[in-house]
Amino acid sequence: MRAAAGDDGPEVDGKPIGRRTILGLIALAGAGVVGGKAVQDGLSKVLAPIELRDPTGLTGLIPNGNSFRFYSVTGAVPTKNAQTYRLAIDGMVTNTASYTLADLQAMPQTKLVRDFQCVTGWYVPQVHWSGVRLSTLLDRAAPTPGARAVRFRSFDGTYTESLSLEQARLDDVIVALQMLDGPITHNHGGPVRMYVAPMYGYKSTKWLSGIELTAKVEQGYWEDRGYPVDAFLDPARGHGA
Ligand SMILES: Nc1nc2c(c(=O)[nH]1)N[C@H]1C(S)=C(S)[C@@H](COP(=O)(O)O)O[C@H]1N2
Ligand SMILES: [Mo]
Repeated sequence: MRAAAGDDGPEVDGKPIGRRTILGLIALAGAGVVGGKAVQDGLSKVLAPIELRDPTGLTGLIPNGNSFRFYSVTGAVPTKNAQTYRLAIDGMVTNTASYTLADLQAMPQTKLVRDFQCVTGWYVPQVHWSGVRLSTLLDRAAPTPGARAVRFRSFDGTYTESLSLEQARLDDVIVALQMLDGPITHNHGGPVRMYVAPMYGYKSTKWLSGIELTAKVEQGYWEDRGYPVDAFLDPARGHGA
């Protein structure tokens, strides 16, 4: 599933999908009627919008190959574009900042190609990403001596995540501007989201609006609901991090 830039509602090829069509497709899939690859591709296209209201990934039970689910813990998320988007850097820093999309695009871009892994089991192989290393923004912000962690805010108004400062400085942790070889679509958390490559997907905050330096790691949205704070994909890296 590759949504068009600026996608923000339940549409397929520009046409709104009726609720009955969606329910019908779910019923078909649930009954095991859906089988062929072409049908599955069509199905994942149609299902993507409703997965916005599927924080637990249950629609992932419907077969759609190795493709992304769209996750959001809230209903409607406001749309931001190059004119309206801002990324705040604040908290325990010497230099607070408010970056526009153009500011971020003008900085050195780091490319990564990795498997994307959600803790609920689905993954997408070899996804292409690019963006600004978080360490670059942290260097500019100059954290004060007591700062030990970063906390991410989302303009969905609800989601939060955190990393230790040491984790945040890893060279495969980026403020992502591109994903799947194009601008990050609204449903994927665009125009700017986190991509924390060494960790499970829930660490990669979508619709990123702020990065706050804090004295200690604070639990995020899913961690308050039982997910482990240590989310390294490689368990050997988790200890003591
Ligand atoms: N703001 C926000 N960020 C989020 C989430 C979310 O619900 N809201 N879900 C997380 C989870 S659990 C995963 S696996 C990925 C999913 O990214 P995707 O929606 O682009 O597939 O986003 C992460 N970041
Ligand atoms: Mo996830």
